[in-house]
Amino acid sequence: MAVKDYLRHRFFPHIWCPGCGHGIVMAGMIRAIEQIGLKKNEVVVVSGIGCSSRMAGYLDFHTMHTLHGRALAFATGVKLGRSDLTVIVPMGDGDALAIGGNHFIHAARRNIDLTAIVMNNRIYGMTGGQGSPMTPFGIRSTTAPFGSTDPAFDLVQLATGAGASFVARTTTYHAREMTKIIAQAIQHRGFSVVEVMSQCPIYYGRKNKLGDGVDIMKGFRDETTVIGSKKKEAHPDLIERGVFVDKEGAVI
Ligand SMILES: Cc1ncc(C[n+]2csc(CCOP(=O)(O)OP(=O)(O)O)c2C)c(N)n1
Ligand code: SF4
Repeated sequence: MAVKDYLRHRFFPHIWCPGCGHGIVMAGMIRAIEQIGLKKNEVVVVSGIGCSSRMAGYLDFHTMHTLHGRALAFATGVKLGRSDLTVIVPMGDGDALAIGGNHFIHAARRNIDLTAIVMNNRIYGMTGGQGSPMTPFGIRSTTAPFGSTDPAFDLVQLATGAGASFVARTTTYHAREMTKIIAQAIQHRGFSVVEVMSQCPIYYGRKNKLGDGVDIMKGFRDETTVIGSKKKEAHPDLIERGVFVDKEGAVI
């Protein structure tokens, strides 16, 4: 099937701004699900609230569009009730790590078989570009017009420390790598976290004068490297991509 066959056309046009990265992630998720060979009625997509969370409306699987920050709690209930279904949770970085931060670390600790795909655009997109726990030090947002005075979480380290049994990072620039990693995460039994660096050209891009969506994606190309590469040794500031943790997960 084509990507469009997995979409609910009655909800289109979508709300995403031109150049937003979230559509690239949604297409990657669809391709991963198709590659694994899951049928539509074997997948449940549970989301909170945010631009990224709108996926639960657009995707033609079983879906629940729940409360901001609470998606993992709802998803845990779904998995406990129907462990035969594959439960995927698309999240924003605010949704996952600000209001939903406690749910996130405890989902990782419990290691229930859920896949959290965190679209890290480093900002609250839907509500107007406020800073999130993923906004780096010195970066501008609506709530930090002169630059953030706080450091950001390292999502990979946070998820690993909290006990997630599959932890990976990729970007919207690396679309094929993203699809492969999402497929691995979905097939992994246990709590899987995939950080996808995604672009919000409208708020993050504009406030920090980073150009359009393509310019920000070129930044992902230039500012990242695969885990353990020679480039990383020469340029320690590069952000690593790939699978950081892949160990035995939970029974549920
Ligand atoms: C309980 C609650 N608090 C706050 C909000 C307002 N709100 C909606 S989306 C959002 C943040 C969205 O940012 P993020 O989760 O990073 O997703 P993005 O829009 O960037 O994809 C907030 C604060 C809400 N809907 N419910
Ligand atoms: S506000 Fe940002 S995150 Fe939301 S749809 Fe627009 S570009 Fe995407």
